[in-house]
Amino acid sequence: MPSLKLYEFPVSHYCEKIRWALDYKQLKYTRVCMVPVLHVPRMLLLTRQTQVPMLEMGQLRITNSPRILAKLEEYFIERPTLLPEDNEYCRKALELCADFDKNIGIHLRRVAYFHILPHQRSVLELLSAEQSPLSRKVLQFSLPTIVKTMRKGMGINPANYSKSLDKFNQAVDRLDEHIQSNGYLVGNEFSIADLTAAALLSPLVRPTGTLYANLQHAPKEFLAFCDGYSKRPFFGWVQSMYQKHR
Ligand SMILES: N[C@@H](CCC(=O)N[C@@H](CS)C(=O)NCC(=O)O)C(=O)O
Repeated sequence: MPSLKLYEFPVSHYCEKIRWALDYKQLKYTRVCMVPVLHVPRMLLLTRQTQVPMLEMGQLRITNSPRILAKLEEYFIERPTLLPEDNEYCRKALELCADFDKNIGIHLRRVAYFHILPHQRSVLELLSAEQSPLSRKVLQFSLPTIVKTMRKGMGINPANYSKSLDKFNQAVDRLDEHIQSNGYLVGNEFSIADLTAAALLSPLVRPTGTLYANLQHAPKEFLAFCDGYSKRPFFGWVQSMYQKHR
């Protein structure tokens, strides 16, 4: 079996997808937990681009979470699969994943950071997860630059906030409609569609055991935003996916 090394941000919901998939397949891997912005030189050197998650699999370096998931399915064929066996279900599951990646992943991130970035203590707490004392110090020192770069890179401003909130709300409306009475989005089993939606929504639902559930300094605006969705079908559904399959 090739060695597996995941380059990631603990705070990232796209990285959570891959951690979950690797754990679901019971694969052993090491984590390289980096700090956003400070990660750039290392990732450029390794992959000539800056996004995480990046999975190093033996000699291969794979970026983009859907590609990583596809590679894991293709390579570890004997492990529990996340792809429905039925072709039509499989097509539908992948179509849902693409919708979630685009309309939940990006827009929830922008909306959440809009609430979190003004609060230094919260940003420090979130970004310093899994960091050594030395890199925490570097993080603390560079925080203003990191926050400024994150704002710019993710287009975090009031106008984009409203647009992203609309898109996010439309996406979770669609998600609510896809939850079947058997508890899954496609077919009768847990699939890549369930994992993708639940992982991408984990910062909002904050399931027990996740980084977001244990925050000591979560800003009250962020918590109010999250609590606003607590009665929605998807909210309890994400909790149940974590309880049953994470
Ligand atoms: N489509 C990509 C999105 C990944 C992504 O947006 N990663 C963010 C963290 S959540 C990132 O690496 N940002 C830092 C950068 O772009 O330099 C995927 O699914 O892997």
